[in-house]
Amino acid sequence: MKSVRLPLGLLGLALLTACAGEYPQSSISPTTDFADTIHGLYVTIFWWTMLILTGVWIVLAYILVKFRERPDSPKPKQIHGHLGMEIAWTIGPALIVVAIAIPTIQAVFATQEVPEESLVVEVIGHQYWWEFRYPENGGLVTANELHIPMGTPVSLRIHSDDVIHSFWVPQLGGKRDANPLRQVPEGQDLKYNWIHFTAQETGTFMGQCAEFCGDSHSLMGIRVIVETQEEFDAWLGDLAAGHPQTVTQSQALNATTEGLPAPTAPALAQEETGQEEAPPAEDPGTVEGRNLFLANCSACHAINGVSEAGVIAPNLTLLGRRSSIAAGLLENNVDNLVRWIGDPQSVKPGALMPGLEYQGGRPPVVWPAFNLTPDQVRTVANYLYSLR
Ligand code: HEC
Ligand SMILES: [Cu+2]
Repeated sequence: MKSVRLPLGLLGLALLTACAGEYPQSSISPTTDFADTIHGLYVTIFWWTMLILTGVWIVLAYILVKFRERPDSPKPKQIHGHLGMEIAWTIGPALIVVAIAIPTIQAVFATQEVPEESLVVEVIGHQYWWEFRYPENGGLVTANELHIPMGTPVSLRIHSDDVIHSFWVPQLGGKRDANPLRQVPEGQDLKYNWIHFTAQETGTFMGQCAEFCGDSHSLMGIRVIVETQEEFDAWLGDLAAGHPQTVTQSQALNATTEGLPAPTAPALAQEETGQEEAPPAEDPGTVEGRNLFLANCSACHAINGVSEAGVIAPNLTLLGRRSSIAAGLLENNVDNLVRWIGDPQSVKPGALMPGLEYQGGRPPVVWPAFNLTPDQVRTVANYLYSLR
């Protein structure tokens, strides 16, 4: 039995390495200048290490063969202490450490360099989700899926709303702790952590909270969507526009029966021939979903154009466009939204959102369990999924 264990083990190992596929959180496929710098350092050191390893192996092989024991070999010469060799094996490693330290320190400074002009995005860690704010773009806010333009320097200004998290998207570079902001003496700046980089490729890049922050730390993912400047600008515009209620003509006519001045015939005619197209009639499900949202969810969540009061939970504007919900945990679809809204804590232990069975939030802001029927949950889910 014993004799087959080693070959079998080696075969297993070979098969495992053959499974190498696409690793979305790999740090050895950089897509920004920052990640390139770190990767360059890694590759340089790797090849020097290989050179040293090869040298050691050659010397080892030579010694093994040359000084192997033969039946008639005499007792080898006995040596006690050798000053030359001791100096050599002290200076050798010291030189290697210096050789590694020089490019490392250069890389540290290179990646800390503040770009002259950059798009500042505020990254805020929460248990267990990420908030992204665009202070230079009217303070627009989104959650869990960060959009940035390709080719423009981006400066992430990172902090936390509760405990320490760490923002890490390996292909973009990083990682940086998201620390709770402390009060600082007057005249001093708040102590943010920063990452500056310029994305060189469009695509979706995955990341992960990299500092243990509680029950669902491992379920606190990050997606970064790098897009062209035009796509990014369009997305920002859509985010700003949000999802305002569109008043339909029948609703407008209903309103007149409630004591509002009735539009005169010419006014109506003008409306019909006006340049602006009448907004499409709103689906009754949308209206009901929005009302359920306003009654049950808007204390914590905001949707631009609907209600912007809720700031302690992810902003849900354009939610239907997102590829995932709950910080990358579930694929975004109506069934998963239903599952999440009914029982978030079964999906994500410790999630600070109420469900149908229990209260939620973070003390002192605690919200009662939802008083919703399963049909109503589906109506809200459909409504959220329609926000595109
Ligand atoms: C007490 C505050 C609170 C209330 C009320 C609340 N939520 Fe949440 N919600 C949260 C928090 C906190 C999260 C983030 C949870 C996490 O990912 O750890 C969240 C996450 C979500 C997400 C995922 C968002 C994302 O970015 O992926 C959806 C969808 C959602 N809530 C829908 C709802 C709906 C629908 C309601 C009303 C029926 C509601 N929430 C009521 C606090 C709340
Ligand atoms: Cu974490």
